[in-house]
Amino acid sequence: MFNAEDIKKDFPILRTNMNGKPLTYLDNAATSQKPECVIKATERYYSTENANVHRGVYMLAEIATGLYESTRLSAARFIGAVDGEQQPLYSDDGDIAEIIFTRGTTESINLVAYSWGDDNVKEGDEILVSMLEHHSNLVPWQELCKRKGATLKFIPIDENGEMKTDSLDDLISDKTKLVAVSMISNALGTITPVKEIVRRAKKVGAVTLVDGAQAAPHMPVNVRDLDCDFFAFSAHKMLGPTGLGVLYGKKEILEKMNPFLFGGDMIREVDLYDSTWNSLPHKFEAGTPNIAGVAALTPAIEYLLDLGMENVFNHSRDLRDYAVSRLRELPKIHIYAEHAKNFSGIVSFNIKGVHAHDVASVLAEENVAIRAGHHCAQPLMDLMGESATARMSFYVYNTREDVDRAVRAVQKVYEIFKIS
Ligand code: 7TS
Repeated sequence: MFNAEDIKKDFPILRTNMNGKPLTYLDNAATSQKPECVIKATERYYSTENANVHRGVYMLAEIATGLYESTRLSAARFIGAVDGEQQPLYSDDGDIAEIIFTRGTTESINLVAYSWGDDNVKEGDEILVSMLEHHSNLVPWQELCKRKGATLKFIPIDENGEMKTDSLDDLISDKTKLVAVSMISNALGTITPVKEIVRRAKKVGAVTLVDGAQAAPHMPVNVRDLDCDFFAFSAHKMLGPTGLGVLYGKKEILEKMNPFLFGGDMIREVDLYDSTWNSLPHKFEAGTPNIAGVAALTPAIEYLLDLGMENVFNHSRDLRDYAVSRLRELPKIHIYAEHAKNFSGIVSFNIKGVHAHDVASVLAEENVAIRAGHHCAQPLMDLMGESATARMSFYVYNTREDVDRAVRAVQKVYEIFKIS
């Protein structure tokens, strides 16, 4: 049974308060809070399991390596990067080939932009993204286009903040080398028809990347079903530690790619002037990785799987519906993507005559944490004619009471700014 009140008890930070006001945490699109099991796994790692990976023969080194590599299997299963009997694809050296640990979604996308992009995109080629993208899935492609003389194109969105797939025929051509889209918009919460976009991209042989930073924490994901070539996500938005991300890539593509960073662990042989590369996935993991982070990702994944990703999705969506119905009662409020058909647990809004930062500041006084700003999606804000919105984003531990508290705090904005 999914019970947010019970779930809340697993998160120590949600028991804190400010001047007697309980924390109402509604900034989950930025980062999620961490349950006890994840915090304990971090503590256990440093107290009893700490050693470097892939190099020692002593017991601790084997324990640390075992934790690190078993999380790779958890991550592969979590996003469906497995075939029959839940088995992932292995490299010739017997390691899980398609899951690479990075510092986050941002680094995962940069890895693809440099390692795949520099060798495969040339002058005259086109890269297709959408008008909804987080800067992490926009700026790396802008820079790649500048390096190569390629052109960036954009899938438009409609008034509900949903992608217009009917424009794909005009946008995708033989010149399209890469299509990179986010699965859920972090600014609006709308869900992208990724499977359809991937299918259309494949017809012209374009490579596809899905920015799953908001999707992996909030909805069931199956990369085999999506058939995308790359899928990027961050541990910290899905109950896991900061400083850790995952890049899924199809083995046949990763094998042909050059490394992104160079140094220890990613090599096979080094002489004075030249080197050869380790097999997948180590070719892309130079240097000592975030082992403690990786060790704490498995409990985060297990926690979400115990809840059930369908339940996680429905819960945040229900809270979004409830929040929209409450906010809609207020005067002079604009809720973005209010009538979207496919959305997750995010509500973006503005009150006429009040800057979003002022809204967030009044809520902060009530210990209600939301984000105000451009949400790292400035081109989308420009398109909407706004410099900023106020954003509530929900997760597994949020309740209707949290929404009520946030709405009461929003009502204070009206009192303070004398708006009726
Ligand atoms: N892509 C999307 C869709 C995101 O929402 C974010 C972070 C990123 C990429 C970057 O992830 P990172 O873990 O590498 O930083 N989004 C947000 C947000 O909405 N508020 O703060 C960070």
